[in-house]
Amino acid sequence: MIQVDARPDGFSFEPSSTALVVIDMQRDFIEPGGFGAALGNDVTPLKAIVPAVRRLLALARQQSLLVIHTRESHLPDLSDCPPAKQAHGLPGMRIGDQGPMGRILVHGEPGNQILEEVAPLAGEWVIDKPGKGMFYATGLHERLVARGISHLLFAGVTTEVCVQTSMREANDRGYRCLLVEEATESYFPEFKRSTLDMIIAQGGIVGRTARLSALEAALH
Ligand code: TIU
Repeated sequence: MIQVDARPDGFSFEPSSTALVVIDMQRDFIEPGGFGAALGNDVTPLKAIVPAVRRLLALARQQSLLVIHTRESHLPDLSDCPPAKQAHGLPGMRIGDQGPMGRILVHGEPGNQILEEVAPLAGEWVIDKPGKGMFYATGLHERLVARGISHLLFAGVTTEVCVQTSMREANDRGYRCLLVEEATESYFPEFKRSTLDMIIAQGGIVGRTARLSALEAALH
């Protein structure tokens, strides 16, 4: 059993029943001209977590954890994108519109690809999700149950939107969750801080958080 120094208290897991989930490290959110930028955000802070995500991926691969990558992604005909969601963003730069990296948030387009530096390896799972949360309309829960996964380590962007939504969905489905603090980022520093605080409030109401160094020390 691996024991990690975490907040608000310790997090223990067996590597064989644990997956690392890297949420939406795709160009659409991290590079200029994608959906994140279309929403009016400065995307540059998100790029800064790439080295931490790489360290986390290396650790998970070393320990033979199941590695899962998600992408927020819609079908080319947008049949999986509710009109209310499609209406978000600046006109002409909404989901499905032609952006500098192809159609925004559409499966298969250049902007929808995961950054090369944190790209999936053969055998790792890639989940295309039409929602903010990773369980909505993906069949992921059934696959994780079949694989015997009970614990999830989280990284990726953005902390308060897709990462937190996915953690809350996971918590409701009975998974024990840990968010790695340096491996997640928001367009709004205060939202990241608040999200970490609200996850661990009330005795860890949604899960736990830990420094990457604590995880590295535990797995050494
Ligand atoms: N806008 C924002 O912060 N995030 C998203 O729209 N998607 C994800 O978090 N991946």
